[in-house]
Amino acid sequence: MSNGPKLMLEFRGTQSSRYSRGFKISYSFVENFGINTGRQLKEFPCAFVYNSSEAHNGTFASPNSPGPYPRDTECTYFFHGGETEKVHLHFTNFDVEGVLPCQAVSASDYVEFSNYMTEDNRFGRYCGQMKEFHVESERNFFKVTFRSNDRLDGTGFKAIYQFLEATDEYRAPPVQDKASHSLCIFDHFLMLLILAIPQLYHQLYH
Ligand SMILES: [Ca+2]
Repeated sequence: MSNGPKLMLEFRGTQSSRYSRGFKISYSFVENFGINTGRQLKEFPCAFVYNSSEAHNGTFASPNSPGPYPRDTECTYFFHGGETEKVHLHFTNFDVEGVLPCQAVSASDYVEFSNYMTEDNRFGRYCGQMKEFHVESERNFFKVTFRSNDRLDGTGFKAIYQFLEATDEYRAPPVQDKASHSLCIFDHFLMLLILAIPQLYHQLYH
């Protein structure tokens, strides 16, 4: 994905080959930075709103996820909870190019959190490749800012948001493991088959 209205792609063939058959591309012009959730605020270059009155939980991701994010891009995600709510974020994927503490001096891209519209030092910046992690707001408003610079790329992040009652402890939702579920059905089927075989045998040969 380009970070602006222009993208140039150059094809150069220096040698013909029997086996290299070139490429086919589908293209689209988008205004949403490839971010398909939330409500986009047109007055900002890249900003999305998530309201608890519209959905109590959902997902959000970096621009062009799961592909590499565009360079020199800043996207902001605003979370608005009800009066007694807080915002819980569960990052399931995180690959944002940079080294701690994710400052401009180390040419780092980063993700930043704030309980306010302005900066908020209590969360620190996040960058690098990280296993899944959780972040929770201290208020019913939370702001997440993603910022990439002009060099080196990553595939960004994917996260689940949940609006919780401020007094509630976060509890991971029960995971419905599809693989083990279908395995369980298969086991059940196998057991029925084993039980049925002697009967079938009996009917066939007696
Ligand atoms: Ca970068």
